[in-house]
Amino acid sequence: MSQSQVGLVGLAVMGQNLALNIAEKGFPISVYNRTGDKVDACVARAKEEGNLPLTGYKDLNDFVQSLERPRRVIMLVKAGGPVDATIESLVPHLEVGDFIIDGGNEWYPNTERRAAALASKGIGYMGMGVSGGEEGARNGPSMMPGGPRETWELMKPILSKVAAQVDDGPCVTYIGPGGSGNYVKMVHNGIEYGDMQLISEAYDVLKTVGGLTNEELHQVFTDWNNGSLNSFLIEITAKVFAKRDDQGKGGHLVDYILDQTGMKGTGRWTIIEAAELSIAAPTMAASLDGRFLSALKQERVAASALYGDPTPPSGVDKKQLIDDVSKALYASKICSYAQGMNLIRAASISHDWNLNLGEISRIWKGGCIIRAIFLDRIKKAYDLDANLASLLVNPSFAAELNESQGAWRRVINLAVNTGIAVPGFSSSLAYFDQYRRARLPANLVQAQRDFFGRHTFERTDMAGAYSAMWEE
Ligand code: NBP
Repeated sequence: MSQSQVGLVGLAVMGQNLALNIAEKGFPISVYNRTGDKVDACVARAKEEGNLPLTGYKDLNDFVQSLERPRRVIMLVKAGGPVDATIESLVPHLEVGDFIIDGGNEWYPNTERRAAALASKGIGYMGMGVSGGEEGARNGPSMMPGGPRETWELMKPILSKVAAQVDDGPCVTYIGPGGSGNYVKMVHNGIEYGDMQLISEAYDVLKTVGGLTNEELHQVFTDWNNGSLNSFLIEITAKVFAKRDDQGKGGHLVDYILDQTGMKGTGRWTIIEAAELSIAAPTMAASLDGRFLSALKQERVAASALYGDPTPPSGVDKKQLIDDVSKALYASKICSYAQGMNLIRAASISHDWNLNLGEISRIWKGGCIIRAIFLDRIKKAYDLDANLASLLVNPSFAAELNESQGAWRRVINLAVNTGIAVPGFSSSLAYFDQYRRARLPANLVQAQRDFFGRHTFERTDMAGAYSAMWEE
């Protein structure tokens, strides 16, 4: 019996669709899942979707024996304990030289721990971020593999064909050693949180201050998607506003959806990491806080009875508001991506990963949830200067931020005066204002620190560390 070129374990949303994608690209694949019904479902889909070269197994040893050597096993199971359990069950069937690629959203130290344990058995291990959800996995995701370069070389022919394709190549590249693939995916998700928060704030301002209807919002987002804001998230948002209720109640579905956001953890990890590495990430942090506060639905309903809304500003020019909000959104987005890229760079330095920020931006141009026309500009900014201190000092982004400043401030003023929280917009503006000012009030903080704790301070006019007798 001819053997499969690759195997995949874990046939939920991501695994099943990625397996079908791999098979469709001409790589015979064996699949396995802990519970057999998903194996049957995947095999049935492979048949329906064009008799794809996919074979299902319900016995793990049969699955492993069906693979050509060195065996390449992709895992797409729930991160954490299930990954450890899957490795434990797989390893007795594997041999020296075989390798495992975990495609899940794993906490990167877990990947490094597993890679070290498996290396001692002669088994290779990679952590590979996969983005694009169900549709991306099936038709072309963006993939971020990290680990031993030899493992990447063995996977490259398959991954390059399976990934989304953009004008400058497949949306996959060797990210770097260790857990860097998981790390870059984690930051991707942090940026995704930021984008979604910023879009939701744009919606709130346009709806609450501007009084736009869902039909008008659909049109605005459709128009934005034809310009510099063009992106997957803007595109799907336009479609959300057009969706009528599907339970026969009339109106639009978006108005019936409970205002409580779920999450699975990658955004939280991003903020923990940013704090660990002393990287300011206020836009992403605001999006995480926004999710925490959204979860307090009952408390918010009770609090709303205690406080009235401020009198909304009158005579808002809708056309001007739409234009201003698009600029506020774009400027905030530049700040959010600057934070994410700076976090990746700090991790690269800290772990000695030698990550290429331009190449990472390139593989996010297609397939993933944050794909956007804007990423091509980020790639070009790092191509121009690989050591760029921040996207905020790239000449082309700086020109846009200068041009957008007025609109950005107007939107935040309007929102504040209407009593609408825009933490993504306003924390991004505060980030920008702190970064662009040559002198901050940190001198006073230093004085206070020295006053109560003799922490010393430096002076602007003389070298050295000083401490003062603050009180006679
Ligand atoms: P889930 O994260 O929902 O995991 C379900 C899979 O894990 C099933 O195959 C299940 O087997 C298996 N599993 C569990 Br749960 N416990 C197990 C155990 N103890 N031993 C062995 N297998 C176990 O699937 P998913 O949504 O497809 O995501 C897979 C990975 O990809 C996750 O890390 C996720 O964070 C990541 N990811 C997901 C998306 C997305 O849009 N869903 C996007 C990007 C990345 P069973 O069928 O026998 O219960």
